[in-house]
Amino acid sequence: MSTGDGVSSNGHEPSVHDVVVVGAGFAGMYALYTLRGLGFDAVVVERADDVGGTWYWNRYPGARCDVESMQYSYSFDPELEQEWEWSERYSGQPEILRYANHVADRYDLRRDIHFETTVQRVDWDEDACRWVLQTDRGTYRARFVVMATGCLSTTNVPRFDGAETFAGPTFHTGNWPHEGVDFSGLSVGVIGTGSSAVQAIPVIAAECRELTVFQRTPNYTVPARNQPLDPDEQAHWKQNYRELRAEMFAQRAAMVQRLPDIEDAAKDLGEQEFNERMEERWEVGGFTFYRAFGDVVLDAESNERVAQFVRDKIGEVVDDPEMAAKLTPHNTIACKRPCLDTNYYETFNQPHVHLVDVSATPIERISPAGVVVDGTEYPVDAIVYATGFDAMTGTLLRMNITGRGGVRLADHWDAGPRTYLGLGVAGFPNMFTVSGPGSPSVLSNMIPSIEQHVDWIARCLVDLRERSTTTIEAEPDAEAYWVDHVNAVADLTLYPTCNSWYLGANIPGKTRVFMPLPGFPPYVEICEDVASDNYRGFALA
Ligand code: FAD
Ligand code: N01
Repeated sequence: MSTGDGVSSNGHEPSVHDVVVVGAGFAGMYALYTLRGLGFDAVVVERADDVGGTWYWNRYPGARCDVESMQYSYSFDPELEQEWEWSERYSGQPEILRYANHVADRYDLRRDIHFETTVQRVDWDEDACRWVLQTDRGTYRARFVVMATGCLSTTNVPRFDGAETFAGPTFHTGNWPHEGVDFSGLSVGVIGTGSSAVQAIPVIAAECRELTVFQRTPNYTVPARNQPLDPDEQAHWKQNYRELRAEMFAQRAAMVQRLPDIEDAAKDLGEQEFNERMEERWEVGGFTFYRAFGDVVLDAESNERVAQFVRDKIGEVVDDPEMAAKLTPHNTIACKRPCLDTNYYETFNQPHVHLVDVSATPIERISPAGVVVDGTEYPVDAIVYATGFDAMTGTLLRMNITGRGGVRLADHWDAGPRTYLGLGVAGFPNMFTVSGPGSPSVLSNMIPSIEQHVDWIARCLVDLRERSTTTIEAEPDAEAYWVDHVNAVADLTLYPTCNSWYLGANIPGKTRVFMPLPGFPPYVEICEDVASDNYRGFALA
């Protein structure tokens, strides 16, 4: 009998299950709900002390989603859709975490989630055809593992000389104290200007005495135009959820926009028409801005035109031309994950907000009193690392996974992640990755992507059970084909042209390979087709 802490009631025997799911974010919770409903003995192990994943860890000031609330939510249960009320166009982190908790309560998920349990090692036991998971709370054995460990769940804290000598507190946006942080009266340094920083900087600036932002690469951001959610709009979604969900899933990023997607080329439009279209979308806010044309991430000339529109906006919003110049990016727009903001550029008009450009002269070291750049010490009382994540592979590789023949996942992925459909890995039978590298994942609204993966995995496990099949494993040829396919699709776009975490470029020494796959609907079709064709590309035994 399992005691719920990874060991059996005698204290030594492993906890044995059909499926162990790692992670209790939206992916792990939905996996548990689905697999339990299908009669599998499934448990979740989670290192945190509660559910929510991303929304449990990222509690920094200003944290919120940038996919609109009515769409950044589960679709699997119409009753859940109807009963939950969202309060803003884009929900804040506390509200999303409340939603995750509501889901856990509503479906009584916690009874099968083992919290404060970190998976440290995962080995395939060839003779028994079982996975063995070593955790800090005991051992688990299972026929199948589902890695619901998230794409953005391992923080990246750059190594700065002297960081440990800093006299004040330091925080990472992705591991924020639950009790919150009071910055009032303090001089705060924020390192980084990615999505997390873009959200946090205006809120921290409103609270602290002085704010110094250390910027390595200026970022494009578009107004979110967050606001209380119009009750009529919420009612409209609830009345038409089935049709609207279907519409979402037919879009390449699995979300619908407030204005129609237009497929013509930005470079072909006359000046006036171009500006009118962009202005309208700038005012509406959100990702609809990038869907004004079909070729923003496909054609360099069109991309440059859209980028210049945002650069001009920065010049209009920011009063001091020198500050505006420092904030103005010159790289490809939307090549890194696009940001949405509330008063980001405006924040730099405030006299107590300073910007230090660390592109040419990197942060030299951290001193006890502050951050040193090019021989100048910038005194701060607290440092916020908004320096992102070892994305997509970092969490999986830290679990020390070994597959068939003792091959380490780290070695198999030495030249970048290799998967078939982002769901399976050759040599790692019965291991599924939810929103793994090679799937649309972070290029899409992630909750639909998560649901699609979990549904596929669940269907697969039922099929295997019905056929008394013990193992399923990606075939090396299918995996090689899929890696080439992902690269070929990415190469049709401008995504690989800048130093983004999509490519692993943010982590020193990480192999540069474009990891997610653009395009949700064609991907879903391929997954369906593979399953219907007796799991083509997977070896069943
Ligand atoms: P996670 O939520 O990351 O959950 C993974 C879980 O696995 C975590 O709880 C972690 O503790 C656990 N875990 C990891 N390793 C281990 C281990 N070794 N042992 C035990 N447990 C482990 N996506 C969107 O589509 N729209 C958005 O607007 C959006 N906003 C975001 C905002 C922020 C600040 C961030 C960081 C990400 C955002 N994302 C957004 C992406 C977001 O990660 C996904 O939408 C989604 O929440 C991922 O859910 P998940 O369950 O796959 O992974
Ligand atoms: O991380 P990032 P993030 N010295 O990697 C800088 C999701 N998300 O946490 O650009 C100085 O984007 C780095 O500089 P550079 C979303 O998918 C969504 O902000 O590498 N600076 C960069 O400016 C997002 O993409 C929301 O030159 C250093 C920053 O740190 C993903 O999470 C909100 C440095 C890191 O930016 C990650 O976002 C938040 C160094 N040594 C997050 N190392 C939504 O709004 C790194 N940097 C939905």
